[in-house]
Amino acid sequence: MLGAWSRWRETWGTLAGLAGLGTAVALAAALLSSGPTEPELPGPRTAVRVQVQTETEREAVRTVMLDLWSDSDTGTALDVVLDAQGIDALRERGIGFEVLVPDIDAVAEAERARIEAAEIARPGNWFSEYRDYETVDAYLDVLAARRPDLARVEQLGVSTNGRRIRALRLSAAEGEAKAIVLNGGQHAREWISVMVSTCVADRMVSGYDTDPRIRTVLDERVVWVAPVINPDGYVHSWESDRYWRKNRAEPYGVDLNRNWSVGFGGRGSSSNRRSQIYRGPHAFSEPETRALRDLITREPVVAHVDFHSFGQMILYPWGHTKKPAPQRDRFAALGDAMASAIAATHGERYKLMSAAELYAAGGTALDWSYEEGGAFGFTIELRPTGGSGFVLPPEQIGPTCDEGLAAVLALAERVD
Ligand code: 0X9
Ligand code: ZN
Repeated sequence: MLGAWSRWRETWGTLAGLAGLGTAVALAAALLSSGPTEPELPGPRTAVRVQVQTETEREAVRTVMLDLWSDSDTGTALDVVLDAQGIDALRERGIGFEVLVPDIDAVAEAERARIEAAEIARPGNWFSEYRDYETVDAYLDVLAARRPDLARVEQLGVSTNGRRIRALRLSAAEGEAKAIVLNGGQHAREWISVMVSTCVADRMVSGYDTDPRIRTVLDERVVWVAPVINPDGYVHSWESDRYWRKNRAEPYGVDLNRNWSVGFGGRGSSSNRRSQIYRGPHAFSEPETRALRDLITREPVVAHVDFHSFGQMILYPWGHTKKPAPQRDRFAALGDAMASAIAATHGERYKLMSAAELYAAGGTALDWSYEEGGAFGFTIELRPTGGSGFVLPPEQIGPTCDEGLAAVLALAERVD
């Protein structure tokens, strides 16, 4: 399941291992096996948090970065992936940085090995480890079978490569009831968003009889949970490239969270097909965004939470413009209640701000949910704040789920 980069590193890792026998031997082996044009032994890909003081410095970072993990328009911190030359370039320019992950491929490889070992051991708790697309999708049926009176599975659409996009519909309400939509996995590498969505659904199913707050929400509302909105990307992240972000549309994928119609084509999105924030040829060009859009259009949705990682933030509209949204104060009050509820579970702080305050981005889900879907649309960036980035230790799935559930309940209790 290694990506092209990892395979390349593996080959070179083997060759480098030979260096213990003498550099000359390793060099000879390299020449014999792959010819004299082989690139130099790559250093690790390192994730760093860079402190930029000026636009020129920001531009310099953009020129050398291999990937952007999280952006910021106003703040000075950028999380980027660099190789050894990139690190040197920062040092030469005197740009300050702090290492988040010294070797992101080593971390991904360790995660893969751990999951493989866990599969062999088959632990009892489903949320003790990350789960792949098929396992998550099948788990929706398990939850529905556990409480057919509360839960049923519905197909929302089919992905670019033919995988089904499904959601769990949870409710004990009789007749027409307002809906709350939760989704994870717009971005393939943000595995915790998939686990938290699934786990929130699980907690609601198992807590209906025992937790009066869950009971009230499900008695009065319909909660839709779609854990994997981007199945092809998620499978690719598991099987080939842990840090894949987009869907798998040919040739380089589309960033689903730039493919929505509100502010489509605006700042913070790209028309370059190779870009990590490529918006696609037109709004809703992708079956994955259409599937979620159609659900929100057809149901009377009052709130939508789009789970992402990482950064520990609660973001509200607008995302495409720094102008305040019409109900900005209401959003801030709802977000504040969510942040307090989160802090009450494990003491973690989630920062609250409008999405564009973080950085402007056109074509994102929360703006569409608000303007076109008529719902209070939020993006929640889950754990961690920085640290390991997208590869979050599995011991944190449970606590992060506590935070997700606390936020969702706080929101559900306050919207009508
Ligand atoms: O860039 C995104 O799509 C989201 N962040 S992530 O690191 N998970 O990719 C945040 C989108 C929030 N919207 C704006 N910042 N406008
Ligand atoms: Zn994301």
